[in-house]
Amino acid sequence: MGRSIVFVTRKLPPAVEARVARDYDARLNPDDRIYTPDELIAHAADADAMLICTSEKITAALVERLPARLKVISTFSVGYEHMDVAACRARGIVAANTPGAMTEATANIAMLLMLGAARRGYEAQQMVRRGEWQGWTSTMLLGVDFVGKRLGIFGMGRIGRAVAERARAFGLQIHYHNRRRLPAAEEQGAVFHEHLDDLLAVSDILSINAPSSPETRHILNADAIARMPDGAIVVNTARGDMVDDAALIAALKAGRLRAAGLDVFAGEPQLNPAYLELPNAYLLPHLGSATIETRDRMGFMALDNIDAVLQGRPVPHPI
Ligand code: 8YV
Repeated sequence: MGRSIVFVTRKLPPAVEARVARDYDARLNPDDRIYTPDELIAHAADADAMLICTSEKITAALVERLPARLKVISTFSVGYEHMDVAACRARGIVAANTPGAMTEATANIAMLLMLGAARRGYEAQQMVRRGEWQGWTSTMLLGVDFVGKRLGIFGMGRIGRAVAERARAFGLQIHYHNRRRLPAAEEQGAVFHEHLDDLLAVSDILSINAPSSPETRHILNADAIARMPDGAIVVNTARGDMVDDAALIAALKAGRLRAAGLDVFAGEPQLNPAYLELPNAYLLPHLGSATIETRDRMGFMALDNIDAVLQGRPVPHPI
C-alpha cells in the first residue's frame, strides 16, 4: 500500500511542511496561491486528507465533489465558519481544527489593539515617521488610562479568558457576556451580563472574542454602539463580519466612539476604505496568531488531527 496523500492548500511554515513531507505523500502549494473551488477539487482528487486555512471555503457544493477516499479536512485555525461541518459529516469526512494553539498570541494582539487605540498608536507613529514631531508638549496626543475602566468581553472562550487575565493586570474591571456563566472568572471579579445590551452599556472598552456565526453577524451595529458609553473603544480580534462597518465608521468619525483597534475585517484583505481615513482606527492585517511558535503549533496540531484519522485513532480536536 502506498503512502497516504495529504493536500496542503496553502504554504505553511517550513517545519510543518517538512513534517508533512516526512510522513506523507505531500501535495504542497509553494506559490501560496489561493485556489479556486475547481482547483481545490483537482488537487484533492486522490487525497486522503486536506490541511486547509480559513481562505478555503469548504461549502456543501465543494464537499459533494470531493473524492470518496478523502477522510479528513483539518483546518489551520480555531475558527471554522469557512467549513460546512454538517456537509463533511454527512459524507463521513472528519472536520478538525486547532483550538488553543493561538490563544496567547491572539490575546496579546487584543492588548496591542487596546493600547494602540487608547494611546493613539497610529497617530503617534505617523507623526514620528513624517517628521512632524515638534517636541514634547503637555497636551500632545493624549490618550486615556485603563485603571478603573470597564472592559466588556463578548465571548469568554479561551481567548476571551486570556484577554481578561491580561486586562486585569492593566487595572481594567472585567465584564463579560457569554452563553454560559464562568464561575472561575467570576471568582476573579469578572461580572456576568446575561444580555449583550447590558454588557454594552458598561463597556468603556469592548473586546470581541466570540466565534463568527449567523447569530453574531453585525452584532456590533448602530443600535449596539448607541448603547455604549460616550468615548468607548472597540477592539476586534475575532471576525470582521461581527461588526457593521458603516455603523462603526460613522461612530468613530463623529467621535461618539473614541477609537477602534481592528485585526479582522469583513471581506479581508479588502476593507472598507473609510477606515484608512480615520486617525482613531488602529488597524492590523489579521495578525492574531502570527508568531513563529504559534504558527508551528497550529500546523502540528492540524497534522496531529490528520495522523489520528488516517491511523484510526481518536481525533484530538474534532469540530
Ligand atoms: C489564522 C484565525 O491565522 O485561527 C483562526 O481562526 O483566524 C487565524 O489564527 C487564519 O485564519 C489561518 O487559517
